[in-house]
Amino acid sequence: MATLTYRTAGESHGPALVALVEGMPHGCPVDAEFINRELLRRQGGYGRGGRQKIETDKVQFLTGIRMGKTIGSPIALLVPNKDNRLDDPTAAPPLHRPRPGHADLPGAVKWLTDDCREVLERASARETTMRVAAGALARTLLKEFGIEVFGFVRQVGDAVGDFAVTPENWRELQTKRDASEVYCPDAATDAAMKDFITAQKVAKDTAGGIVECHVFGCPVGIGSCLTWDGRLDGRIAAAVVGIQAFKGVEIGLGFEVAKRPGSQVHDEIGFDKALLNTPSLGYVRRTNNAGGLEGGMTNGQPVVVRGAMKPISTLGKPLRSIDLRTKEASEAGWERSDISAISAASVIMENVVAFEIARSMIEKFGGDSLVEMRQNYDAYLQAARNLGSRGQP
Ligand code: EPS
Repeated sequence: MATLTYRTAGESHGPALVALVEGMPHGCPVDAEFINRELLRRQGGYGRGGRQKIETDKVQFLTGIRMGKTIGSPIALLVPNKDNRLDDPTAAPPLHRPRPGHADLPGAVKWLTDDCREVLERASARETTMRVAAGALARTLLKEFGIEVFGFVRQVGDAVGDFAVTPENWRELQTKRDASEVYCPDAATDAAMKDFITAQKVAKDTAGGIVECHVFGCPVGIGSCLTWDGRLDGRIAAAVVGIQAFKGVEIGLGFEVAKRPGSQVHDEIGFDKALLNTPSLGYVRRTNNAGGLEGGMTNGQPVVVRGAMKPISTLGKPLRSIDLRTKEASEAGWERSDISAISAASVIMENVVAFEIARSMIEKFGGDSLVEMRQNYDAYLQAARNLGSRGQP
C-alpha cells in the first residue's frame, strides 16, 4: 500500500537538522515559501528564549524535487543550526543534574551515562523544526485537494479563548491569530495569556497551555476502522502526544464525552443536497462533538484536535534534583530555554496533524503521481455521491 512517512535526525546544537519524507506522489508543486513561513511562525510566539534570536530557520531541499515539483523520490530536507557547538565541551558542557520533567534522567540511565548532554540534545524541542517542515510539505499536497488546517492557542493558565471556530469564520480568526503574539485569535485572551507568561518569567517559572487545530475539507472516509493502527484518530493522538512536552490529546468533545449521556454526545445525521458536491457529500450534523472522526474515519465534518502541553522543564528557579555522579541532593541544572513555547506548539501540532491527514489521504487515494491520486479521489467521490440514488456504485 502506498503511504507517507517521515523521520527526523539532528541535535539541538549540532550542525543541522534533517528530515526524510517518503511517499509524496510525483508532480506535486512544493510551496517553499509556505514551509518557510511555518518555520518562522514556529520560531515565534510570546515567552520564547534567546535561541530564536540566533536562528533563521529556512528549509533546503536536497533531494526529490525538480523545478519546484516533487518527482516521486524520497525528499531530504535540511535546516542548518547557526548555534552549532555540540563538539565543543566548553560551549556545550556536560549536565549532571537532571531537570525534573525533561528526558534527562530516564535518558541518562537508558544510555548508561551520568552526563545528560547527549540525551537533551536530541530530546530538545529544537527537533520540532523538522516536524513542521515535513508537515508543511505534506500540506502542499493537501492544498491540492482543498484541505486546510488552522491551529491556535486556546488556553494558557486560566486564560481561555471563548470563541467557536467554523468553516465560515476560520480565515478571519487566522488573521486575528497572526496579529496576536501568543497566537490566540481573541485579543483580550491574548493579553491575559501574556500576563500569565510574564508572571512566570518574573517568578523564574514556566508556562504550558492548550493548543487546538481544525482541519477543513477532508472527504468522508479517510482513515480506517479495520486495524488499530489505521485509525486516523489513533494516528493523530500518537502524533500529538509524540510532540515534546505534550501530555494529553482530545478529539472533538474529548474527555467531556465521559460526563454526558449518549443523546448529548453523538452528532445527529442529516442530508443537504446543496452540499452534495463538497467533500462532506452533503452529510451534515447539527453538532461536531465527534471532532470529525467516527470509527477512526473522517465523517465529512471538520477534524478538531486539542493538545495539552506541560510547562517547559528548565526553570530559572531550579527544582530539587540530584547529581548523577554522587546521587546527592542538588538543584536541577539550568540551560538557556523558553518561559513558554505554547505558540510554537500550536504550529507544531497543526503540522503534525496535517501530516497524518496527508498519510491517510495517500493510503486511500494512492497513486505514484498527483494525476493518478486526483483521478482516484474524483472517482471515489463520484461513486460515493451516487450511493442510494442510483443503486450501489
Ligand atoms: C528550541 C531550541 C532550544 C530550546 C527549546 C526549543 O534552544 P536552546 O536549547 O539552544 O536554547 O530553547 O528547547 C526546549 C524547549 C527543550 O525542551 O529542549 C527551538 O528551536 O524550538
